[in-house]
Amino acid sequence: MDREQAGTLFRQFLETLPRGPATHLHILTDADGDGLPAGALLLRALHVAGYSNVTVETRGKFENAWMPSVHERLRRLAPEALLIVDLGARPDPILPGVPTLLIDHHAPFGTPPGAVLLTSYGTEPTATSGLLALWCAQAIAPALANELQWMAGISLLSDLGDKAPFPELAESKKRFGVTALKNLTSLLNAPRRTAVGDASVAMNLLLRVDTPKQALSQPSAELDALRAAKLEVNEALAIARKSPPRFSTRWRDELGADMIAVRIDTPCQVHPLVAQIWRPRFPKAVIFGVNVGFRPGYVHFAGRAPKPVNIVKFLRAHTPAGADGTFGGGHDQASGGALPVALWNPFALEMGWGPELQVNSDA
Ligand SMILES: [Mn+2]
Repeated sequence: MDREQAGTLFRQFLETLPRGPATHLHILTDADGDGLPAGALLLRALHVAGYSNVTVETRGKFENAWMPSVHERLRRLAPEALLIVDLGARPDPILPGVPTLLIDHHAPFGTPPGAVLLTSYGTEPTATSGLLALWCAQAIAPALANELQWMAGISLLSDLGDKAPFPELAESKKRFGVTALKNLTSLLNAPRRTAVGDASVAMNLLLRVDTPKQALSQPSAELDALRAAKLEVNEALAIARKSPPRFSTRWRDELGADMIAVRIDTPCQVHPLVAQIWRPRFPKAVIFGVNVGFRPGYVHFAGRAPKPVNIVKFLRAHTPAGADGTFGGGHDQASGGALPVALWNPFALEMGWGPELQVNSDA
């Protein structure tokens, strides 16, 4: 998937819209530093290209695009077409009969019946959703895409880091400033990690501003909210990072690495950060941040692996019966899942972790 292919696929999808530019097109996007700029870029480019009836929302806490509660909300909105962005790809239907385009870069499980999948998965290096969105925007609103090029830069920084091998990142840094890009990326990622987990304030900011410096220097209610969210998350992380690592060597042969679990207990989504923080200490192991306090009755975990260890493959081969379709999603070196406590406990034993990883189901 390159720029040209993405642009062509996007234009082809727009040509199938039932009422052309008047079609109510709804964007559901991930709440992180990739999904947010992707959604904002798509909406703003579509507006400029004459699509006057486009709406956007960010995924709420615990949500994915295949939950009945999410489908119910989407149905009430009654969109005539859907863009599902940065939320993975699964074979189950979303809104049957509604033209749907998925824009994504995660390891897909399949494509919903009748939907179109625009994915960079399988192409190295793998473009983020925000970069795919930039390529789509370039195909329909090139001047605006050029002005908002930094949004793709944010998505690359957020998902792939400072060394992402894309010329678009170098261009963003040069035109818009590394510090401003990094500071804004960090702030945009804060709301979805808070206990409430609502990132709409971050989206509102991206729908309004034209440069990262404007976002950071112009006083606004959105900026205040992002700063407050970051404080909340930092406090939760400061506590979580004191938890000790727990080791398992059981799957060394199959996985090609030992596994380390760090158990934390917070309503904030800091388990991926905890996994990330421990990586330099154990660069050859797979690290799991295991959060028993994120969602009542559930254990959420996020794993990070060194190359070439493939945890998507490993987790999909060890998915407990009854797990939902998000288990083992993500990327080859960054994956995880969520399990009800009753499924987590046997899974943790199976993984080779001891009593420290068992969760009291009454808690
Ligand atoms: Mn992403």
